[in-house]
Amino acid sequence: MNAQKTAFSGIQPTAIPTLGNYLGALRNYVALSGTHRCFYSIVDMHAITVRQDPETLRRRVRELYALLLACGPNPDNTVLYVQSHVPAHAELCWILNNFTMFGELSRMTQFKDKSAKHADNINAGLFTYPVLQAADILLYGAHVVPIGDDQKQHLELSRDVAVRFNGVYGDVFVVPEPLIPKLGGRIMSLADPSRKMDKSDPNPAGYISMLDDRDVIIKKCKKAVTDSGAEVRYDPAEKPGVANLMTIYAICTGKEPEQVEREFAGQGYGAFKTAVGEAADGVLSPIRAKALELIQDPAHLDRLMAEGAARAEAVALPVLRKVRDSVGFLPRI
Ligand code: AQP
Repeated sequence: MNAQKTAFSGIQPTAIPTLGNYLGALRNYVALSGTHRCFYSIVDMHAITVRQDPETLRRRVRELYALLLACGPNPDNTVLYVQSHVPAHAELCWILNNFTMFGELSRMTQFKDKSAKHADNINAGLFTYPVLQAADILLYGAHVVPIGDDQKQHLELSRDVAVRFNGVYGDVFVVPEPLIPKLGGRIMSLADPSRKMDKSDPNPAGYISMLDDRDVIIKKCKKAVTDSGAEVRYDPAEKPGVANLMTIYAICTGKEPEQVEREFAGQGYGAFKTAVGEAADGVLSPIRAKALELIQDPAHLDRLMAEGAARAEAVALPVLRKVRDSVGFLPRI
C-alpha cells in the first residue's frame, strides 16, 4: 500500500446489506480504494449491542466478507477484516470512554431510536456504541470515513473525542472527515419513504437485499410506495417515494435526477418502476454472482480474514501504544 491518505469504515453483520448500504457507503469503499489506504471492518462487536443468534452471526460475517470482496475494492490498497479479530478496538474504546461525556452520548439519535426499538435490552453497549466507533476510526489514523447520512452524528462525536484527546496530549489522533454522497446518502424504505432503508427491517418489502435475485428486485420496485399522482418528478418533500426511486435509478445508471425526469416524462409510474428494478439489478447482479461463488469456500474466506486482521493489527498497535503512553500506562517489559 503506497497511498498517502487513509480511509476507514465499518459495517454491521446484522443482516445481508441492502441497496441503501451499497449506494450510501459500499460504492465509496470501492472508489476510495483507488486512491487511499483503506481499512474496512465487519463490526461484529457493534452487532452484539442488539441480541444476535451466535450461529447466524458467524454465517453473516462470512457472507458480508464475501460481499465486500465481491464489490471489488482494489486489493493492493484494501485491508478487509473482522473487528473482533483485532482486540485493540476494545482496548482503545475503554480509554476513549474516559474522554466522552455522558451528555454527548445521551444526545445520539441512533441510541434513542434503538432504545425505542429494543426497549427490553437497553444495554450499556448500545449507549457507548459511538465510542467504539470512534476507536475503530482513530486506531487507523483515518483521514476520511465513507458513510451514509445516518452516521453523520456519530462521526461528529469521533471528531470531538479526537480533538479533546489531542487537546490534552498533543497530536495523537488524526481528526477524520466524513464522506457522504450528495445523492444516495440516505436511501429510503420502499415500503415507507419517510424511513431509511434498513437491513434489519422486519418487512422485506422495505429493502432490496444485495443478494435478492432479479425477479425479487423488480417485484419490490413495482410494489414501492409512491403517491396517487403519475408524474416522475424529483421532489423529495412532496413526492418522497418517487424521489427515492429516482435517486436509485440515477445512481445506478450514472444520470442526474433532471435527466431521469426527462427520460420518463409522460410515462407514468409503471414503466419507471420496472426500469428502476432493472437498473438496480444491473448494478447488483455481478456483485451477487461473485459473492455467491465466494461463499461456497468458507475456509478460503477464513484465511483472508486472518490475513486482513494481521495487516490491520500491524497499523493499529503502534497507534494504541502511543495512546497508552500518552495516558500514562507503564509498558509491560
Ligand atoms: N438507507 C441507507 N442509505 C444510505 N446509506 C446507508 N447506510 C445504512 N443505511 C443506509 C450506511 O451503510 C453503512 C453500514 O451501515 P450499518 O451496518 O449500520 O447498516 P444499517 O442498515 O444502518 O444498520 P442495521 O444493522 O440494519 O441496524 P439498524 O438499522 O437497526 O441501525 C453505514 O455507513 C451507513 O451509514
